[in-house]
Amino acid sequence: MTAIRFTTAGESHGRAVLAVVEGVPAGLPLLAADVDAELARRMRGYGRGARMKIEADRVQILAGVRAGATLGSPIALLVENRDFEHWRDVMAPEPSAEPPRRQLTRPRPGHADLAGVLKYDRADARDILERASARETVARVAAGAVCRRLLAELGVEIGSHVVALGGVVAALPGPLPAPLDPVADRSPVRCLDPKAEQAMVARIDAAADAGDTLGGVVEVVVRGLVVGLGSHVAWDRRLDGRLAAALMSIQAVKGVEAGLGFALGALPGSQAHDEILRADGPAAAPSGGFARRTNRAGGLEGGMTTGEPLVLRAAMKPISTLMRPLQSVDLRSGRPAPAQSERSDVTAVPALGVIAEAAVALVLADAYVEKFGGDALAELRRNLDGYLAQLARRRAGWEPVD
Ligand code: EPS
Repeated sequence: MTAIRFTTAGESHGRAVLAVVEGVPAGLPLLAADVDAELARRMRGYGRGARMKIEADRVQILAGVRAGATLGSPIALLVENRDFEHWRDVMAPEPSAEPPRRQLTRPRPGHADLAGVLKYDRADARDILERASARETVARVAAGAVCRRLLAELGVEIGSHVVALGGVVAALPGPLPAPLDPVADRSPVRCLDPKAEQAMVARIDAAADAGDTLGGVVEVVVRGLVVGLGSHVAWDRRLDGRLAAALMSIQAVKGVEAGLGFALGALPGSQAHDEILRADGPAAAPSGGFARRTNRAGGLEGGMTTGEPLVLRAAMKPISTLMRPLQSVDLRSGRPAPAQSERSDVTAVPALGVIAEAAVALVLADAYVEKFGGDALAELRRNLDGYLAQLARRRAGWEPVD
């Protein structure tokens, strides 16, 4: 990321998680409630564990916002971990005479435990898992909420839904609802297919009974993007690569697709690409007066947006903390031992959609500020309007067609 940068800090059971977002233009209306709404969405979802009953995530805006608007300075966001009260001694930064409680020495297959202790030379895998935990996504969702607010000002709508969970695949309705989130959020698993939703809930119950966990696939859909975000000219400016990196970096994500993704590899070109149509009228202004018969490319060509909806999918592996653990090795004795069990979730796939929306919002806000610049929101908008006018001028000499 270049124009908008962000970093996060915080351990899962530490005092708080925090994010610093830099590069957001001044004059963007922003309230704590905007961030809290996204944090609340992230906490919901069937299949979460007891931890979500303890937490009630709320942001404190520590810097970068005054009188309900951004200042253009770094925005600092803090969310306290309520559970810290139960972990004070375990997570205290001060040294203690007692050996810490809740050490983890039998690494969980699938988690960062083993590679982390070896790489960072730690005896206790808690030193690794506390930061590897998906609790960190609170900070990413908070940072993403700021970017989402910016994108909303530019007419961009981001939504997501669960398309598969625990092997149950949703039948998709023809056109997706617009806006998407109000509908998806009504489902306990954020799925648009009521039949699949029932089956997913049943699979989660069965997995919980069996001490097992489940993964799945979410789809993020973004509407209202202008054509030409990102660039074909250099590998690290390609928007598809930047979006894939943002999604792939979410804990437990193992696969990312744009549009038809892997399925495109099996289609002939004649059935893979999206034919170009002329589209008159104001709705087609952001795409330069063009439309596509299909959107198999998922709104991305040559590392740039086409103006069609951006469609991305992310696949999440099952959570690696199992109540019926897999085989592991005790780090102290070197003996075979079952992996350690910790309180955890059965699935976090419904939350993944919300987190993926935030990850995508961060990349897209970066791409807007990169292309249109601006220290203030009004300046960014002026530059965007200038670009739209430039696109419109190209159509000035077009012949009428029926
Ligand atoms: C997580 C394990 C669980 C999840 C946690 C991520 O926490 P705990 O170990 O405290 O029960 O609930 O997710 C969150 C706390 C959150 O806010 O999403 C893990 O190991 O990644």
